[in-house]
Amino acid sequence: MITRKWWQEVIVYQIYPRSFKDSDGDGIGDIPGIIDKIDYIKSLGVDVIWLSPIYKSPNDDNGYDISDYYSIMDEFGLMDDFDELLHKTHTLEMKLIMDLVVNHTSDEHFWFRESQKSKDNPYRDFYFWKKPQNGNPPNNWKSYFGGSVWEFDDRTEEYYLHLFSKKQPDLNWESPKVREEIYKIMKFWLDKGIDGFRMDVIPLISKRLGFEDSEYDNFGKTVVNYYANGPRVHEFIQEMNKEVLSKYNIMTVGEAAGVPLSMVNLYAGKDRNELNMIFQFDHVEINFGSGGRFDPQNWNLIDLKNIFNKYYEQLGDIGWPTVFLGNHDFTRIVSRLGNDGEYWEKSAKLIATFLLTMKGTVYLYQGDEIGMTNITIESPDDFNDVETINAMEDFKKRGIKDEEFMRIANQQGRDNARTPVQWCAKENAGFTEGLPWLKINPNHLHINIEDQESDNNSILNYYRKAIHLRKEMAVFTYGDYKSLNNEDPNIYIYERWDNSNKILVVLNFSSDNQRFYLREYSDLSDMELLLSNYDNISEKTHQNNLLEPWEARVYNIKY
Ligand code: TEU
Repeated sequence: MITRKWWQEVIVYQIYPRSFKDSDGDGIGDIPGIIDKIDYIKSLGVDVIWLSPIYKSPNDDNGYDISDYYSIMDEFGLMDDFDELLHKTHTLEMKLIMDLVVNHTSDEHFWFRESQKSKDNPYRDFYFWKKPQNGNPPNNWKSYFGGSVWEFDDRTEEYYLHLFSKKQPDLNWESPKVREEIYKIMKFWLDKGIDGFRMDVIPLISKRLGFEDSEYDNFGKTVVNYYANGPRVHEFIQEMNKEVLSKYNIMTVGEAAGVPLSMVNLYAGKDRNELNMIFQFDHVEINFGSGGRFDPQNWNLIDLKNIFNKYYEQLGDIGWPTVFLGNHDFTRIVSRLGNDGEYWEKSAKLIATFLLTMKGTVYLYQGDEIGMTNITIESPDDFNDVETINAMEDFKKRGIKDEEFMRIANQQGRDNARTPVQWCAKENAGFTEGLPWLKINPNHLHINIEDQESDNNSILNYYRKAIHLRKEMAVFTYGDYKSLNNEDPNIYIYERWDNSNKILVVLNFSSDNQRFYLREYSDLSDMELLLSNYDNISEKTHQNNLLEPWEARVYNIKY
């Protein structure tokens, strides 16, 4: 019998603090705002809060550029506020994990300020510095955020490495002093009582020190073969586990940017002594073309099913799955995978059904529980995300028209997931009394928490029902999974089973009626319907094997 771990059974709720709730009217979400809403978070039935970075930061990348790991970002409040949030979270029998960003720091961190002073500064080797090659950057690597990964620094006339923005210099994990400092940071927060870490781009921490030119034009292939999965990455994570993680009863999830399915168990296999689980990205980057995020391509359900099927097959009983469809880096799930127009409510509930009936640890992102959608940004000046702003410059250089960029940025940009949470239909959606840091979606007038609280048939209350059902039946967390109709382009049907229950999940990912036929289940009429996003009586014109648009059904199959 495999020993079950608490972090396998939890539902995690990701908070992007900047956009969650503002308490002091500066237009920026903060920790006291989260405290104000802690009872709401608890009412969802979630178990763990994942807090996106709250450390001191100049916010070039909204906190993923840290200038002091031991203090709280000014706009978010004080360390006392954090201590109160942690206490209240634990009092309500929830846990809290922090976002650990240690592949890079801010260029305003003390270490980098020292490092760039001189070539013999004691902190010089905390980062990667290289001489120009015939006046050019050391190699052809491109940043996630556009341009070269090398920024020239006049002071010492050398380039420094930054896989992300130029204000996010990469740390040199080859240095034992760097690793020692990072382990100190981790222990500081763990000794305060936090319950684990989400580890930002952890597969990137080991660099290939030859810094050879990438042979690929395809950005994704360059990431996999040149940035991620470096020669010492597992040595470093295993050392981190030995020195820190193994000493605490915590959960760890690695953001596995650039990790192909074939390598997932190397990072999170149960006997690897590395991480508990990882986020793999094939499914959320399904509409990324060869040029990455701003080179969108169409996606289809058959490909999505294949990705999940391969994921579960690859993990086998060695690795533990994560189940997520969105976060602060990807557009809103109802707009990306559902239908945020005519079938907004039905498709949001269908996506909730998928998230809460798949195998693994479930991660929900703030606002998805009420079906928050993408936003239409009219002016280029209204984009905040450094990745989008840099891409705009790149499009201009390539002579692509602004209108085309605006279309793509509105479709793919990360700002879509970062609009303030819509608490009510009042001004600024109840997020702030001040001027919001990012435009609030005008549809908060009809998509907001207050209205959905009082509507038993709302998306919010459907999430609560689905979360409750998942907690009632262990088969959803631990049961086996098998997809039944891989070639169907519209319907996703899968079984979940264990020794006690067998579940059939039927999801119509289309805006049309769809008929399905399964040899194994020719007549479902006498099967117990555990959950559906259509009311069987008032809303259904068909029974059994004909599905309404975006209809989701969860059947309890009698053994
Ligand atoms: O994301 C890194 C990553 O691999 C991508 O998902 C990235 O967000 C990019 O948008 C892909 O197109 C992590 C954080 O989640 C992200 O918010 C940070 O911007 C990034 O690392 C740098 O810290």
